[in-house]
Amino acid sequence: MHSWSRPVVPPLPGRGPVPRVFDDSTGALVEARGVDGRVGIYVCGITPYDATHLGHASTYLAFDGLQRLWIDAGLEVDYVQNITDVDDPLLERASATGVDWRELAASQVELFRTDMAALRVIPPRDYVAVTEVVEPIADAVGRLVDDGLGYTVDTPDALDASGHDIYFDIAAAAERTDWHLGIESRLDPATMAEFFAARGGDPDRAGKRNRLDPLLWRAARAGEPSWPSAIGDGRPGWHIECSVIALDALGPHFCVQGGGSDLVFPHHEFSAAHATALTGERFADVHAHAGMVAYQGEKMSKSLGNLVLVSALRASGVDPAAIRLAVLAHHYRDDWEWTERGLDEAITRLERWRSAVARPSASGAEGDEDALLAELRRVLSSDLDTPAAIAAIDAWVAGSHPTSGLVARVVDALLGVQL
Ligand code: 5CA
Ligand code: ZN
Repeated sequence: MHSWSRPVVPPLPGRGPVPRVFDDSTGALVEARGVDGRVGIYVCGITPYDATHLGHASTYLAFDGLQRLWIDAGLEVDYVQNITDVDDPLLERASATGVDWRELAASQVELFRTDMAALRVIPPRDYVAVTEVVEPIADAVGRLVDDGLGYTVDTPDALDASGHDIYFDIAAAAERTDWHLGIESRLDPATMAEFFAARGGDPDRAGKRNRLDPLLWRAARAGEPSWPSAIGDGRPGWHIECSVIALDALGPHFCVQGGGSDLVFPHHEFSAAHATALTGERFADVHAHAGMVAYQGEKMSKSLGNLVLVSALRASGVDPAAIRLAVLAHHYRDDWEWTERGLDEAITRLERWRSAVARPSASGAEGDEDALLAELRRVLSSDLDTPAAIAAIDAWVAGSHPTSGLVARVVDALLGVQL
């Protein structure tokens, strides 16, 4: 699947440090350095309906910031993102609105691309829709079944009498692989049970060996899309799509698995479980998660409908650079609330910064500018502290220092904000 246009990232003098990022699987800051000058990152992409709201934007801006730090540190980045373009919520929305699910997905992915390009988000190297990789996913599920880690469950409403849903056996995986429940999420059983039920799981499905066993393959049903395969007609479960797309694009082991914190459990726990079951290796070094953006007191979500869309803000004339700055005013790991006031502050800040860099002066600028660059590299490389970076730039702007033009390049390269 094509992604979107790549923004120019201005080169900066010298090199930044390798960033350290908070890893949810250990609860510690970890140096995200990759191997041999390359870092691999997989960030879970959208389920294409009601995109792109500010919560999505905030998550992708967080990982864009990480990518910019890697580039500044002289590393090559292999960035992969999926599109969940066939899944229950998308199909439900399509049928509720009378739109073909493929058309709904295609139009929303196109809107997402336009929003990402406007926000100057560096595109993934591989942008992969689930519908493009159903066959390798079915092959992977077949291997898990052959290895005794996947099992069929009676499926009376399957279209074909021989059709069966297939589930992952978490107890068998914990016994026979290096994965065990909680290895990535570190959550207690009660929280896992709550999140599993609330986030697409089916604890009460009859015939499952464990209430938390996740779906690997859904047999074809009347009125639902399905694909022929060696394991029967059907479509992929949610977690296995990300395991297979990441493994295909990045190999068995890579640096960062990313997404919003609503994916810590069950999604990233089970994506890692499936991958380890397939390869025998640990999935990612670092499990990094962005906090949740709320609006009107609750998590911004498609199911609640309390959405602020990037496209709507842009259509009302808001500069995408101001949207970006409004998001970056919050630490990526914090949960925070989108407000008009926050956006107004960002608009005012952007104007201040722009007028400060609009008075270039060749003499006496370098010392201050170099110090600012060093400070930004320092705070950003310590778990992407964008509020501290913004405060440092605010202080520099308030001092009305002369600039050779370097500050504008720094703000563009490291924060993605074009002045
Ligand atoms: N397609 C799956 C991942 S494989 C999915 O979660 N899609 S999504 O459209 O619901 O979300 C896309 C990304 O935005 C995910 O990384 C998710 O964690 C993140 N996200 C969703 N809502 C919010 C929110 N309110 N605040 C911050 N991030 C969010
Ligand atoms: Zn995912």
